[in-house]
Amino acid sequence: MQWQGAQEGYSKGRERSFHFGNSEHHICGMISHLGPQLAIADGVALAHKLKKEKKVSLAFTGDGGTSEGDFHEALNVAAVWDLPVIFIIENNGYGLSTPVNEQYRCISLVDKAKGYGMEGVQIDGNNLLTVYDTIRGIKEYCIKHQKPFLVECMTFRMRGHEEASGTKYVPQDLFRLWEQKDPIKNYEQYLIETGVLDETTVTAIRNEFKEKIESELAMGFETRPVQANTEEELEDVFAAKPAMQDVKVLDRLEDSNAGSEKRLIDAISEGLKQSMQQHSNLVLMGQDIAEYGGAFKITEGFVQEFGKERVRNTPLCESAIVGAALGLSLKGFKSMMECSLPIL
Ligand SMILES: Cc1ncc(C[n+]2csc(CCOP(=O)(O)OP(=O)(O)O)c2C)c(N)n1
Repeated sequence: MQWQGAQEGYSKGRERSFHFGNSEHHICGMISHLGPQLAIADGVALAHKLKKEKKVSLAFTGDGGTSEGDFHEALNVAAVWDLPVIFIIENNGYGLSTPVNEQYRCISLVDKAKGYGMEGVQIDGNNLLTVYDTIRGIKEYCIKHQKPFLVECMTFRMRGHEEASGTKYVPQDLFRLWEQKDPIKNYEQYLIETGVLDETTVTAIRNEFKEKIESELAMGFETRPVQANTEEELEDVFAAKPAMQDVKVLDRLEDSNAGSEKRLIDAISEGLKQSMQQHSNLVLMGQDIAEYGGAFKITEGFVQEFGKERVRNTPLCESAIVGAALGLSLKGFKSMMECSLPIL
C-alpha cells in the first residue's frame, strides 16, 4: 500500500516507495539517502545515550551524499559527543550519474573516519556474511565504547539511481563484473554448497515469495484513490495543544511573577529554566551555552543546576544540531537549540 502511494500506507498516501518512516519498526522517514539524514541518527543516538540504553542508531548515505556539508557535520557531532552511531556509506561508484572521481579526491571514503577521530572500515558490501558479521561486531563496539563508527560498503547498482534515470552512463563491462558479485545469487550458492539448502527448497522459497508479492500487489491495486483532507493533514503536522489546566509553568507564573517587568533576554532565560525544571527530558543545545553561559548569558548557571548532559555545548554545526533535535524528538525528548545569527 505504501508502494502504491495509497492512503492505507505508512505515510497515508503522501509519498511512496522507501520514503517512509515507522517508529514501531525503528525506521526514520527519509527524504533521500543524503547528508541531512545522518544527523537525525545523532539525535536518536543521543537519546539512547541519555537514557543509558544499550542501543545504537544506524544511518545510510550514498557516495554522492558524502560530499554534502551535512555529512561532515553529522560525523563531527557524533565523534565529539561520543554517540553510538553506525554511519554506512553504500559506495556504488556513482552519485546518480556522477562517477566517484568527480565526487571526491580521497582514495577511499573510509579514510575520512580518521579526520573525525573515529574508527572506520571498508568492506565488500555485496557479501552478505561479511556485512552481517561486520555490523554485528561494530554494533557491540559502539555500545560498549559509546563511539560512532564509519563503514564503507563497496557495492554497485545494476539499475538506475531511480527507474527514470536509467544506466546509460555505466560502461557495460562493469555490469558483467558486478553480475558475478550478485549478493543474493552468491549467498544462495553458498547455502547450497554447505548443504543448508537444496535446489528444491530454493524453488519452493522463490515460489512462496512470488505468491506473496502477487497477493500483496493485488491488495495495493485494490486501494481507493487518495482523498486529501486538510484538517487531517494538519493534525499530522502539529501536536495537539495542551489544555490550559495542564500548563503548570503558566500557572506558576500567574501565581508569582505576573506583571513583573524584565528584559526580554531575562524572560527567555527564566522561561528556559522553568522548562528545564518542569521537563526532565528537555535538552538544551547551542554554541557556548554550557560553562560560558551563552553569548547573551541566557543559560548562565544552567550547567551547575542541570548538568552537562542536558546543557550541551555544540560544535559549530548548526545543520547537524537541527538534525539531532529531530532525532531526539523521535525518541520522545524535547530540545531547544540556541543558534547565533550574524548581525550585519
Ligand atoms: C539537497 C539535495 N540535493 C540533490 C538531490 C537529488 N539527489 C537525490 S539522491 C542524489 C544522488 C546521490 O548520490 P548517491 O548518494 O551516490 O546515491 P545513488 O546515486 O547511488 O543512488 C541526488 C543528486 C536531493 N534530493 N536533495
